Amino acid sequence: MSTPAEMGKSGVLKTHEATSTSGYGLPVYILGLAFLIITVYFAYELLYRRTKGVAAGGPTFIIAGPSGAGKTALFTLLRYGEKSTTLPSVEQNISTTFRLPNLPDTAKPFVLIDTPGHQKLRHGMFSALQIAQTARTIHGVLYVVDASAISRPERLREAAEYLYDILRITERVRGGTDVLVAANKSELFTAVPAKRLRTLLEVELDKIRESRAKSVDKVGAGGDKHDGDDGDEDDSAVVGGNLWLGRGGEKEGPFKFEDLETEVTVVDGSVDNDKIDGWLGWMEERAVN
Ligand SMILES: Nc1nc2c(ncn2[C@@H]2O[C@H](COP(=O)(O)OP(=O)(O)O)[C@@H](O)[C@H]2O)c(=O)[nH]1
Ligand SMILES: [Mg+2]
Repeated sequence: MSTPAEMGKSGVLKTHEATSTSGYGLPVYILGLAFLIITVYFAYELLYRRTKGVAAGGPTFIIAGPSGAGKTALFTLLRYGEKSTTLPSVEQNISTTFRLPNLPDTAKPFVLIDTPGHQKLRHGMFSALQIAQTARTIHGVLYVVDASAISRPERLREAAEYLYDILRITERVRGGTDVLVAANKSELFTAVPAKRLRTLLEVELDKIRESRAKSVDKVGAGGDKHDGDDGDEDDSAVVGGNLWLGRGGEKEGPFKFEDLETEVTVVDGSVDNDKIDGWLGWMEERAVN
């Protein structure tokens, strides 16, 4: 119905465009190009260089964990000494001048990065971690977990899945990157203690390892078994392919944190109750290394 009208309209527009291009063609073109270049540059700066530069620029701690665990609350408490969480959780919150309270003022400031926990936004955390590992600026990952909700199977699963992905990265470097599982919200009566949380995570990580190995088996049509039997303890070379975490081979028993290069420590605390001394102590130990 409206086709002739539209056609007419576009016809007019075309003539107009044609006139304008012939009128001030080159300046408009240059202006447009300059605008495009500036936009692309800032997008690059914002999305890539910022994280890369920051994570590679100085000694770094990265805060990660599922949504709602208290990462931003912890970041705010560490950085500003406040408990209110007015900071956004959809992007990274970065401080390049973070100082640990018990270290002398002369000590170098740290880079502290709070990352979003939503599954679709985790890639930023993975790349920040990889960049900091490559630049050897990483001093540790604070993996914040809501210990009061972990007795719910789906929450435990989520916490273990994300941790599995992180450990797959920390295992790529010799000696691993230290991970602190910060069992937050421990003041709530439903909270599981650190020791129990450690066991729960180990059991869940074992299940994830099994199921991922199976799905790889199904996909990789050629091989009938996952390549974990020939002592492939840390084959970083096949990072994309081998999803096995920990000791190789199914016969070597269930998943254990001790089998990793990465040192995983579970410590409970509470951002709400200012009970973060255990976590600070862990950071201080890693700050000097
Ligand atoms: N009970 C309790 N709630 C907390 C604690 N730490 C954080 N929260 C709350 O948990 C919710 C999620 O916190 P937030 O920092 O946004 O989580 P994030 O998604 O991991 O960044 C907020 O309502 C916080 O006030 C804590 O130690 N105890
Ligand atoms: Mg957050």
